[in-house]
Amino acid sequence: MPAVAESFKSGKLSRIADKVASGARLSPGDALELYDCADLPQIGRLAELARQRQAGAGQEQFVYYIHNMHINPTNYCAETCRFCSYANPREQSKAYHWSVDQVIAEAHKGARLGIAEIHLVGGLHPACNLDYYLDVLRRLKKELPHIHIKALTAVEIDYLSRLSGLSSNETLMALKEAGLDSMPGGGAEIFAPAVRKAMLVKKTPPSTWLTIHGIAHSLGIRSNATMLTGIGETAANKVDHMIMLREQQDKSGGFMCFIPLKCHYQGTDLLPEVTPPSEADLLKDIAISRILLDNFAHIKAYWIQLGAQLAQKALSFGADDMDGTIQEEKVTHAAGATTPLQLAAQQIESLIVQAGYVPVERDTVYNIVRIGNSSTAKA
Ligand code: V47
Ligand code: SF4
Repeated sequence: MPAVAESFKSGKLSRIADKVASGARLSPGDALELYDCADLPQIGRLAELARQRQAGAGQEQFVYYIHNMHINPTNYCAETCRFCSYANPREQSKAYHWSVDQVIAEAHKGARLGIAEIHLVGGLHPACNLDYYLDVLRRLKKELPHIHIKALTAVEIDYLSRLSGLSSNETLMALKEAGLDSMPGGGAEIFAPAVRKAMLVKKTPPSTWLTIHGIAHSLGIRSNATMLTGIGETAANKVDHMIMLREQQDKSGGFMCFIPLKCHYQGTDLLPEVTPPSEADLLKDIAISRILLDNFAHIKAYWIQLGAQLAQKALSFGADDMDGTIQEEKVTHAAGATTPLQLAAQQIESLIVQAGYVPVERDTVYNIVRIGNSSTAKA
């Protein structure tokens, strides 16, 4: 048994530590036990043990990031999720939807900065239909063939297929042919029906969200998965959400990364109805997802929502990815995020090095682009 597991022997978590050390799968009950446990440092150490098991020899200390940009073609949305301040702003002057040319012009701005990935997502706008996105993807691939396009959540795929009358499979095949490389993990929110009802989440039900990711995986389109917290969910809801993702991953295997998201409330009517998660809650989400999602290779500390300092702390709670440089983020900033709109690669590398890890610049599917130079990042 590795020394770190040995150190849990007499502790409350010894049974779960044995499971993690031996690579045995945690049950939902085990995960709930972790949520109930007040010993945060011990949970962090367990998550680190799980991360090291998963990382592979010589890569235990690797923390990944990417040069990327977000593009959001429209903030109009046919849905009205209560937690979303980005879509359908009260001030009409702030509503927008971009032409294909505008999207391409934004992408060229990112290309000049050397980005490797475009993260393209938006609201559900009838003008931004399947033909619009096929056009966007074809133009991006033609003009910027070296940039990976991670685009369209399962909710958007569902919307596009309903607008076009095509099945999800046909929609995804058409998008792939036009240039879609992978899919982001948004739109999952929390799968618990009662919370979805309270948050007025009427869109794409969990079973459809999971099925669309399964179809994407079968077509060779890899994807991510998210979980939104701070919207009135319980620990049991979070465990159920992660178990559903783990089961889907057992079936289709194409998820790359899990991203716990933290709700920001400006412009919403959610406070005081819901309790914002504490730092300990957020670190537990990272750590428990790392241990429970034994078939997800990567857990992302999304610095835009956590803030740079907490994202850095999350690295010693099982996270091994800091997302990317981003350039301009709209969804969380519309809801009051105070993080900068972009973090330079140098700053991300410094945060990683200062936490005792090795910064690794990656592409979207986690191929290593460059192993960071620790001494320059420290400077
Ligand atoms: O699905 C909406 C969430 C998500 C708020 O796949 C909010 O690599 C916080 O999915 N406060 C979009 N969150 C973001 C997302 C994502 C981000 C970074 C990387 C990846 C990836 C995916 O943002 C939505 C929703 O769950 N959201 N409103 C809010 N007020
Ligand atoms: Fe629309 Fe997504 Fe915002 Fe819901 S979270 S209102 S689906 S943009």
